[in-house]
Amino acid sequence: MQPSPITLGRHIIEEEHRHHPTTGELSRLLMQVAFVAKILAPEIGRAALVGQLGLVGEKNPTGDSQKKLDVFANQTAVEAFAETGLVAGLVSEELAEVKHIATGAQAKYWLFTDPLDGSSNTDINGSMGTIFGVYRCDGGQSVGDSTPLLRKGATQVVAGYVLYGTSTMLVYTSGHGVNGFTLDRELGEFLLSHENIKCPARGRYYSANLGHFYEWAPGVRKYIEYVEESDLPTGRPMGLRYSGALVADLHRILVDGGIYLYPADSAHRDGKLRLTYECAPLGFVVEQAGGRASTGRKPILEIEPESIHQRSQIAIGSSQDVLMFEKFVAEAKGAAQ
Ligand code: FBP
Repeated sequence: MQPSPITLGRHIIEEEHRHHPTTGELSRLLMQVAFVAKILAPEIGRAALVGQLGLVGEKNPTGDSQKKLDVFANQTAVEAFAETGLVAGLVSEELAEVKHIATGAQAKYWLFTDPLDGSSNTDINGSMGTIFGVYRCDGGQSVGDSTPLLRKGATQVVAGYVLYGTSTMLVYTSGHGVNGFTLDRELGEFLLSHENIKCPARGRYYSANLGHFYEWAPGVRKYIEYVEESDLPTGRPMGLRYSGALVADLHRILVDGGIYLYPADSAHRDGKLRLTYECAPLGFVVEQAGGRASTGRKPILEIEPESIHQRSQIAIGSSQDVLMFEKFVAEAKGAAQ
C-alpha cells in the first residue's frame, strides 16, 4: 500500500476547496455515491447466494427487462439520497419520472444515474457498473416538471462511474481531470490508485456489438472494415473487446485507449444508450481525460436533451480513434448526397 494513501473523502474535499468553493455539499454528495457503491459491491458479489440473480418480471421505462439487482441498485441509490438534503431530485434508468426528494427543497444539485450498468451480466458473473452525473440546480423546478433540469452534458459539475470488476473502482471528474480510486475492502475505503488518468490518443481495441453489423449505416460499416484491415504501421487490425458492460469497456479504453461504439440499428433507431445518465456522464469523464465522445456527427456534451430517457448513438474513447470514426461517417454521408 502507498506510504500515505489518499482516501476518496480527502481527495474530494481538497478538490472542492481548490475548484468549487461551496460548503461541502459536493463532497458529501460524492461520498454518498461511494456509500451506494460500498453497499452494491458486496451484494453483487454474493448475489448467487442470496437469491439476487434473475429477473423481477417487470420492464424499466426504456423497455429493458429488470433484473433483481437493477431494482436493488435503484432502491439503494434512492434511499441513500432520500434523507440527505443534498439533491433536489434524482433521474434513474429504473424510474419513469424524475424522483423529487422531499428533503431537497434547498438542495443545490440534481443527480442522474444508471444504478446498474451492464445488467445483462448479472447472472454470468460479468463486470457491471454504476454511472452518475451531477448538475447544479438553478431553482424554479416545480414537482413533476423535468424540463428545467434537462441540460447539455457540458454543464455537469461532477460525473463518474463505479466499476464492479475484479476490484471495485470509483472514477470521477469535477471538471479538473480524472482520478480513479480502488475500494480497499478491509479498510472499507476508496483509495487513490489511478491519479490524473489520461486516455491515450489512439488505442488497440474497439468495442461494439458486431451482431448488428449489417444493420449499421454505411459509414459505420466502412469504419469497422477499416479497423479490421491488416496494416501494422497504423496499429491495425485493432482487437475486439466487448464485455456487455459499457462501464467495463470504457474503463479499459481510459487506461489502454480505443473506441466504444453503439450506433443506430434496426431495433435502436436512435442508438441504444441513454443520453442523460449513460452517454453524458461518461462523455464528461472521457473528455476530461483527453478523449472524445460524439454521436458520430455531434459532440455528446453539446446535445440539449428533450427527455430524461432519450437515447443517443455514441462513439467514445481515444480522440484519434473517434475522429477517424467521424471521418468515415462524414465521408459516407457526403457520398450518399
Ligand atoms: P443497461 O444499463 O441496461 O445495462 O444497458 C446498457 C448496456 O448493457 C451497456 O452496458 C452495454 O455496453 C450494452 O447495453 C450492451 O447492449 P447489447 O447487449 O445490445 O450489445
